[in-house]
Amino acid sequence: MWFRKSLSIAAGIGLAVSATAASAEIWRFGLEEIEGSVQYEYAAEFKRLIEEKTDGDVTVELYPYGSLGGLTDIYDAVQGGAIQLAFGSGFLGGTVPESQLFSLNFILPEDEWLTTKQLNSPEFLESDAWQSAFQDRGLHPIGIVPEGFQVWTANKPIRTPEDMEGLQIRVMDNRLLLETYRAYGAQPTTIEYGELYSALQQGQAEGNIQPVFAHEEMNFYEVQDYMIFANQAQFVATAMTNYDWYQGLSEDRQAMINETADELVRYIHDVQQELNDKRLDIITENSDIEIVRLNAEQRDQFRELAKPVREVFVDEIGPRGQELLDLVLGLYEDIE
Ligand code: 6CS
Repeated sequence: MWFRKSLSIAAGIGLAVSATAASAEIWRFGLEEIEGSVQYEYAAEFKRLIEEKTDGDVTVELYPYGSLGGLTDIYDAVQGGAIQLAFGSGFLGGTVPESQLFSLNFILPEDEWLTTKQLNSPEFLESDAWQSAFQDRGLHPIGIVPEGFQVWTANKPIRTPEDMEGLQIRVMDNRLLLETYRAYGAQPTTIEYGELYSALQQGQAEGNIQPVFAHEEMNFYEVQDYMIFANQAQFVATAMTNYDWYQGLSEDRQAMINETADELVRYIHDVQQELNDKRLDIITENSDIEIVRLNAEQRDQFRELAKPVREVFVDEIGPRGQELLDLVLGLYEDIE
């Protein structure tokens, strides 16, 4: 529960606002990940660009994971306006249920740049369905950031759904992930990010799902024996702002944010590829972890089990869910 200590910092943000308001405009950016992560690299470049474009009139402050409390504290802070910007991914499902779209498996292509480009196209990002899903919760999405493939780890190899049977695998807290891993035969369990290392170490969870860079930077790989690449899903986060704050900005400022988010699409794709590649090398150099890569036939078995979960998404969300699912499937030719 180390992150709980930081709640007082979050509470203190309100005081900091009044103390600094007279001098410079401060934009606070809450991250679901620690320093050195994909989200951190995105926010650091966003900060650099915004401060350069405003000639220092705006200062962007970064709040890495832990400094604002747990994951849902970050979403509460951006919804309530204590911070202006934040990332939201798997745990955001409780706040923006439509965002669970990206928890569905086998709905995105294996080409990561194509994924990134299409999800940030006006057709998806600026669609009424995606924008209003966030707006209804006081939020405004500015960019979508695929952070790499979601890679399984466990203390045994997993190649087929039989291998997954009964596995207590940790998932981020949303219904779609729970349903997906139940469909695979596992017994998924939800644990806060900051508590996951000790949960894996103590056996409260037997398996984990993260992009490679996170397995490394959170040291999860140290307490797992196998790393399994099934390419079933990419980790996708949304960069978002407080809705009222964004609407209250001048047109110039809004345009500057949009332009900056556009510039970051290619940038963060390249960064995430490099981070994931490098960190895989670090993991294999520093441990005896065994790498397993599923073949097409093995992947197909999981794909078949995952498909009915799309209906769960549509049932939960309603017509907007169907619209978003059709929209995302329509972006890519080879996905059925
Ligand atoms: O698994 C999690 O909870 C976290 N993992 C990553 C890579 N980013 C944020 C997310 O909450």
